[in-house]
Amino acid sequence: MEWYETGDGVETWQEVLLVYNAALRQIETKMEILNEEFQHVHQYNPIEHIKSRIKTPESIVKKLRRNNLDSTIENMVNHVNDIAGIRIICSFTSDIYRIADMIEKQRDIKVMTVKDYIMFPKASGYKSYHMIVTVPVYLSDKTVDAKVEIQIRTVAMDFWASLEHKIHYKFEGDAPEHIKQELVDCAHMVSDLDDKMLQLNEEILELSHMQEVEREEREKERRRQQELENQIHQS
Ligand code: 0O2
Repeated sequence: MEWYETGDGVETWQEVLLVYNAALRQIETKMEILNEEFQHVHQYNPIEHIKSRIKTPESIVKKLRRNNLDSTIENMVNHVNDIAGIRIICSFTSDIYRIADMIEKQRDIKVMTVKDYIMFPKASGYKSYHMIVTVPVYLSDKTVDAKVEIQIRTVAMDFWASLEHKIHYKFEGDAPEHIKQELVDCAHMVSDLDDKMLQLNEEILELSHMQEVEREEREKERRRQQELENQIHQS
């Protein structure tokens, strides 16, 4: 049951905040567990770090106004999908899809929408993988499905998006053309950097795998020699 769609009236803003904070904590914990388990199985952490936030009331009201909707709690909960937002930052583009896949496989998380701005970047140059999901929050007298926006991106994409966001706000969305163009150029550089880093990482993994195989072969050979020497001594 989605409490924001029931007819029993939307609760106070305090309760809404409580639910969204609980939903964020749940997703964060799930991500930490996946990261630890991944480290245990593959000796590698796909997640660099996680940031979460509750959208400010001013920002929520602005979004509602943009969509010609009144600033009621009901409209906020029903029409603003990113009141609770979590950003997962990873090293490589391949990690993004790995994490998205792990999220989709969690039985209590329902994926409502996916926007892949990595395959299809925005005109601004923005790249990121967005998911709107719901997660159940168990309250004393009911269970509610709370919406959370998950943004997954690399460290490099995050660096670009943070700077672009600041510039966007500074010029109130109307930055000079040459700055917009420079940002698009930087976004291409960020993509090239991500591709290069991924390629380099794969080469390093391949090399260390080959070194491991060679080390095992040398060890086997050393044992064979040792056995041979022992047999010669005994005869
Ligand atoms: P803030 O301040 O970061 O919260 P929807 O949310 O699905 O109803 P929308 O807004 O089109 O519709 O969703 P979309 O495109 O998935 O974008 C949501 C969020 O992605 C934005 O939230 C930004 O955080 C980020 N984003 C999208 N496009 C850009 C971009 O061009 N540059 C940067 N830096 N970030 C972007 P808010 O609410 O706009 O802002």
